[in-house]
Amino acid sequence: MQRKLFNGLAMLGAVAVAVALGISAYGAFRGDAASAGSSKVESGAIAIQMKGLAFPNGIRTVTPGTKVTWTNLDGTAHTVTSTKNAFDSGNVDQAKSYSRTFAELGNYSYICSIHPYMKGTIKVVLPYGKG
Ligand SMILES: [Cu+2]
Repeated sequence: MQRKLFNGLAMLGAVAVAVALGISAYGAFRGDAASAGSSKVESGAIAIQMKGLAFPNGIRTVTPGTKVTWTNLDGTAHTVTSTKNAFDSGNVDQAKSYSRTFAELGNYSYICSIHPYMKGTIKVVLPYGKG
């Protein structure tokens, strides 16, 4: 009788652990999805690289007031040039940076005017729950 009760409790514990693991696995999955896609919304200050004739992390979603800093890690000059004339860094030489704070909502596509195949987009959206 005593033994049977113990077995029952052990089974209950195993179920609880399985449920907890399932919940944490679900959380990890959601986290991975957010960092891999463009659904992650960032705030404050973010950094974008100009590297290998590309903006490798140049597609970002931010909240209004976010300061974006592009830094040139290549040996040649690049620019951060809005495709809709919203901003233009001019030449950003090797190891130099250009920053812009995005106050207004919208999608801001940009290129390097020297290498127009270098492309990125800053999406400025309201924080979740404030739409
Ligand atoms: Cu360039």
